[in-house]
Amino acid sequence: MSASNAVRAVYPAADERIYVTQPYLPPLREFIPYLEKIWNSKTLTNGGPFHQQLEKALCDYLGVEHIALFANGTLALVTALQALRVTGEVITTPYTFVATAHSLLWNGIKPVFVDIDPDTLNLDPSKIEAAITPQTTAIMPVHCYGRPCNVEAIQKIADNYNLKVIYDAAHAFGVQRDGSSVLRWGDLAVLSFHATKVFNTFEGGAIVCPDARTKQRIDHLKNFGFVDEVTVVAPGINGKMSEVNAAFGMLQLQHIDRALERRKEIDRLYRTLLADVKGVRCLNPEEDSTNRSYFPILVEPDYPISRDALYQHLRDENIHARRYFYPLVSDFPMYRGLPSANASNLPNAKAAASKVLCLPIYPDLADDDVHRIVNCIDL
Ligand code: T4K
Repeated sequence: MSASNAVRAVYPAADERIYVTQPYLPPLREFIPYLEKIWNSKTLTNGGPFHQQLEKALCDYLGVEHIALFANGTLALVTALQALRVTGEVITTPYTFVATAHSLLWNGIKPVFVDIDPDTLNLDPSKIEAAITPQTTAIMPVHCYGRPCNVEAIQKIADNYNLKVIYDAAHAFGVQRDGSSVLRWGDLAVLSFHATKVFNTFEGGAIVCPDARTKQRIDHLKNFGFVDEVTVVAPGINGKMSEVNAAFGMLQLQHIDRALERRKEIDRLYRTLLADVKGVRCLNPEEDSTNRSYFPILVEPDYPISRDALYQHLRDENIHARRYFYPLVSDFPMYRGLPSANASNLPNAKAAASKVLCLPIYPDLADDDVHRIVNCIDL
């Protein structure tokens, strides 16, 4: 949790401050009819009509077979591991939000950190094999910033060693790869619909799965393990998405294409304006396979001041860029004692965590704001 979460969070209007992100919110009046339906039906949760509609609508929109909605992405990650009965050790990246590794600890699984590729900042497939032991049962990569992992290489290793693959796809809503959804890769893929994500349901998440049987197991697990009124088949959790969240998701889907398009425009503008700023490197090349969920820059040694000094300089100008993902997950107290958390094992992740700064990007960000941000960076 960030320092801003430690106190009660209040996010004033964007004309006072520019945040790393702001949730996309359709006009409030458009949401009222959805609320009226919920009030009339008195169905608030437990797989009601909006929950069912959103699962179907998301399958259609994303081009995947089955989706199980969750109250948030973290519960979805925890449940995905249980659904596949993952145990022992799981190979994962330290360059992510803490929830990725926490989901392993919640299942009594030992995370094994493997370094990232310095260009993509995703798990480096060429380093995975060396970390496999007889206890390894799965790989949990992250499509960091919505940029697809090297899914073919990861799948090849998983097939060779009989490992499961669960993608933390929290950043990867709507991301395509070679014309189809990147969420189709792996045994399961987990989305987050948190307020800070490209597609938000206030809080929310989902597991994407390839077959009806697995979806059924996940549906049991997210509802205490209930199969029917008198049958409980697993020590499941309460991970269900409520009707209000699902209804909001249905409304968001009507706006998502425009919201993604606006992110593309902002991404393009940043790249143009930053092209001549010495010492600043834009991470993702402009390509259609990302959803522009983040706009990370790398502050290189030839930039006039350090990354942290730039972060502070922007804050002084009321621009709240964020150092996602610093500190590395492997540096937090519950992980740093693990042999794989040693800095010498993770040089690329260490370097990235010391250089990265995520600049504001969200649909309501004005071009003028992007100019203002880049003016502050161009010292
Ligand atoms: N895996 C990955 C790879 C993830 O990135 C995440 C979540 C997860 C798993 C877990 O999914 P969930 O369980 O969250 O569904 C934020 C989010 O809380 C977190 O969801 C997200 N990743 C992570 C990368 O970022 P913080 O601590 O940086 O959030 P916060 O409150 O500082 O918000 C950042 C900015 O967003 C604020 O400065 C202003 C704006 N904001 C935020 C909220 C919550 C708003 O304008 N309105 C809001 O309601 O963690």
